[in-house]
Amino acid sequence: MALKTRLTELLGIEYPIIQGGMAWTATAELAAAVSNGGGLGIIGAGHMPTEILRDEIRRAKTLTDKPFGVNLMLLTPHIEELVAMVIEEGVDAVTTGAGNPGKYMAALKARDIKVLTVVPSVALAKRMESIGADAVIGEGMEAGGHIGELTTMVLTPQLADALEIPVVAAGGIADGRGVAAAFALGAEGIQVGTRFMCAEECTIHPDVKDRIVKAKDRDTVVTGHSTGHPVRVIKNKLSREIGKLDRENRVDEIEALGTGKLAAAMRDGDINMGSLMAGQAAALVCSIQPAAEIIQDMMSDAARVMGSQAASIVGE
Ligand code: TUI
Repeated sequence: MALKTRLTELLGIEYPIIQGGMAWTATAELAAAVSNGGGLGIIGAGHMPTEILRDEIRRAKTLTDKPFGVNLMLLTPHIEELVAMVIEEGVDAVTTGAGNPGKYMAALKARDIKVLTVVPSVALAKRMESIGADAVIGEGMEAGGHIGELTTMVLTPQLADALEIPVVAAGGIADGRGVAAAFALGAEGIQVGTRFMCAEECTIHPDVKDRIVKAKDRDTVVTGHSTGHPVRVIKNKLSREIGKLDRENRVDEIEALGTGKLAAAMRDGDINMGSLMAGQAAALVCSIQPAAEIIQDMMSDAARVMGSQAASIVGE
């Protein structure tokens, strides 16, 4: 059964599930699989060269007829060029991360591209609403990769109270209970990253998927506080080395040590010295499944949880 919200209407999708825009991870294959499964698939641009991203967008168009989007990581130096190319190619939606997309909002919207901005705070969310964002994705610090300070549990209801536009909850959601919780907190959609890393169609190295499936509750850690860009990863040799530099505020050495390490993990399967960006929800991911099955499992479990809770509250 489909769950209609303002988000599904806005995007023309069946289920209110957006896939996280994970660099070196969210390729055309994964995005198309999520879109074909009824969610919104997203190609993660990260630091991708412009022409490579153009090819990914064109490839996704051959793999799905459904709406899909691109995540733009605003800290990348050639962001202006990426935005111009995305506008040229045309996609249904853009999600943004790691900054304020204000400069690009008008141009994206003029091309009828829906803009959903990841926000770590209420203040930035309000600013995004005032300049025309179609929805915000409130990302709690349970998420993987670059994170803010608030948890999903407290950020989501504050966003729902403060905004008129739809709120998407992100961070820590990997099963139907998480979906139900997000809706209870006022979200009209959810974003899922870590569980989709373990989709069959996700092209990352199988050893990384295996590490996520094996992860337990305390297996992630936040490193890079001293750089101003804290990043959640699965603990390994690299995270211990960065943690040590972090405590000594050796920022330049952290940047140098971190360079190329996301590709080392996701593309090459370097479990020890790669950057295993993943969220706390890794502990909730138990198997590798097709993306469409992940969506079905999450939505049917959510319906069951919401139904049985409602029934038990009214004493049925
Ligand atoms: O962007 C993400 N997750 C990411 S980006 C990334 S690549 C990277 N690697 C090393 C250092 C930095 C980035 C890996 N994972 N999630 C969305 C997200 N956006 N999380 C937090 C934010 C955010 C933070 C500050 C969004 C806006 C913001 O605004 C600051 C401002 O300019 O007002």
